[in-house]
Order: sequence, then structure tokens, then C-alpha cells
Amino acid sequence: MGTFTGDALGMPFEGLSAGKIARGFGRIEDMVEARLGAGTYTDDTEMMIGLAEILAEHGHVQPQALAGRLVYNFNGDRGYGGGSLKVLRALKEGVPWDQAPKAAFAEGSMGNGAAMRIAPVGVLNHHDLEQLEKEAEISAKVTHTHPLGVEGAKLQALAVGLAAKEDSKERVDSARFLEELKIYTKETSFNNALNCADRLLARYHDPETIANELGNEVTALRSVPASIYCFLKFNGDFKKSVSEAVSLGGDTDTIGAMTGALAGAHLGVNAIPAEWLDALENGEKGRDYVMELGRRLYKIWEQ
Ligand code: R7I
Ligand code: MG
Ligand code: MG
Repeated sequence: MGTFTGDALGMPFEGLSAGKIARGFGRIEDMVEARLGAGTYTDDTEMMIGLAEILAEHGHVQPQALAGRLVYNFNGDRGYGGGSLKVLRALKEGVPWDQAPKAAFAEGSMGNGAAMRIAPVGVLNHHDLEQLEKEAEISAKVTHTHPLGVEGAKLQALAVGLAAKEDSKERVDSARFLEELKIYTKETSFNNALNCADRLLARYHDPETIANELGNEVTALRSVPASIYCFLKFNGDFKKSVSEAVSLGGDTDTIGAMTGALAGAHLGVNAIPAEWLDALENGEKGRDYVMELGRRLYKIWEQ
């Protein structure tokens, strides 16, 4: 639900700079009119739903089934990345899941498409971080095989898992949280970005500075650390964290979705403002359906 809410809040501002958002809209606190209507979701949530469905049905990531479900759920109006469009087309044409990602880029995509959908893997496996990493990797590789695309997805999944383990009534100790993430992150570029986030958290910086330093782009490297930063900056407050994420500009739906996933994993669904939840689209695979998917995953986790 955190992914869904952040995606819907950010979507109308996709592609605008932080400065333009600040000058034109101020703080983003309402679900405003969007391409498919206020409160609608994009590819981020559509893919997250596919992944959650597979986890609910199999209890783990079954890559062939996931590939099939991403294709089945695909709605071209939701605004997919160019590389992911090519991968999904290849999958639809019968290319095996471990070959299809090469349809996007020679080494596979380094986009944030695998990270933006990964929250269900993080929450379902938060009690076993080794298993979480394995599941995150396999779920990413169905569409994204570039090392930076995979590493970004693993980092986001781990951050969701660690956030879920934190006491929802306490603030998260940012320095400790980032240190723990760095134990698992092997790519130097991601570690450098986490160190940068740690330095930036020491005092106030405006969204434009954060966007310059940590990024607001569609690559995993330039969006996952920024989302972790937004979660930690206003930690304990879902609304402020996700509002900050959208104010960075650029890939607003995705940084909103990933920050929403982190804050949601830490605080639970009741921390999401009621007026935001109420505004979410509620068609066939809308709000009620995603809530129910969450309950099904919780039951599997309990067992
Ligand atoms: O990762 P992906 O699914 O994109 C997700 C983004 C999110 O913002 C969604 O909300 C949606 O809007 O799209 O799709 P990809 O196309 O695989 O990756 C995103 C972009 O990253 C690509 O379109 C490229 O611009 C860039 N990119 C690369 N560029 C050069 N070389 C990704 N990988 C490469 C690469 O290897
Ligand atoms: Mg999107
Ligand atoms: Mg996006």
C-alpha cells in the first residue's frame, strides 16, 4: 500500500524539476489530477501487484510465473520504461525469462524498474535477510540483469526488510540503519551514495540539493539511495517522507513509490493518511485488491 500511495501521489509531477515543483505547487500534500485520474497508479504498482500475486500463490519468487504475470497484468497506459516494454514484448513472444532482459540493453537494464516493485519481497522475507537477498535477485533478473539494476533492487528490498523489523513506535536510528545496509551492499557506487545520504542527513538541505547529490533519475543508482534518504529524513512520518520524495522532482512516481514502501514497512498501513488511501483508484486491481494481497502475504509470513 505504501508503494501504491507514493506512486499515485508522485505520478502527476513526473519529469518536473524540484525547483518547478516548489515554485508551482509548494509542498505536495494532495492527490491531484493525473494522466489516468487522481489517485491512479503507474507501472510501479502494476508490477508490484504482479510480484505480490506470485508470492501469494507460490510463497516464493517463481521467475517463469512472474514473467508470465507481468505480461498478463501489463497495461500500456500505465507508463512503462522503454527497456521494460521491450523485455515484456520479448516475454510475450515466448523468449525465456533468463534471455528476455537482453532485449532492453546488451547487459540488461540499470533502470529502477526492478527496485520500484520489490516491496513484497522485502516484507515477506524480513526475518531472513539471506533469503531476502536471494529472492530479491531472482525477482529483479526477470526484467533487469545489469549489475546496477540488480544491486539497486536488492538494496531497496533489504531496506524494506530492515524497515519492517524496526519498532513502528520508535524513530529509526539513521546512522545504524545505513551501516547495516552497507554490510550487504557490495557495489561501491551504492555504498558511496549511502555515505552521501548519511552526510546529508546531518543537517537540513532543500529538495533541489538532494536531487543533485543523490539523484532523481530513472536509474536504480540515482533513485534508490534518494528514497532511503527521504524515508530516514522524516522517519516516523509517512506523509512527510513521501511528500519529500515527490518534491525531489524527476522520477517522482518511483521515488514516491519506493519511499512509500519503506515508510509503510516501518509504520504499517494505518500510518498512511486516510485522505490519501481514500483517493486511490479502486477498480479491478485497485485499493481493496491490494489491501487483500497484503493480508494474504501477512498470513503466509505468519505460517
Ligand atoms: O527500469 P524500467 O522499468 O524503468 C522504470 C521507470 C520508472 O520511472 C517507471 O515509473 C517508468 O516511468 O519507468 O525501464 P528501463 O527502460 O529498463 O530503464 C529506465 C531507463 O533507464 C531507460 O529507458 C534508459 O533511459 C535508462 N537505462 C539505460 N541507459 C543506458 N544503458 C537503463 N539501463 C540502461 C543502460 O544499460
Ligand atoms: Mg511509473
Ligand atoms: Mg517512475
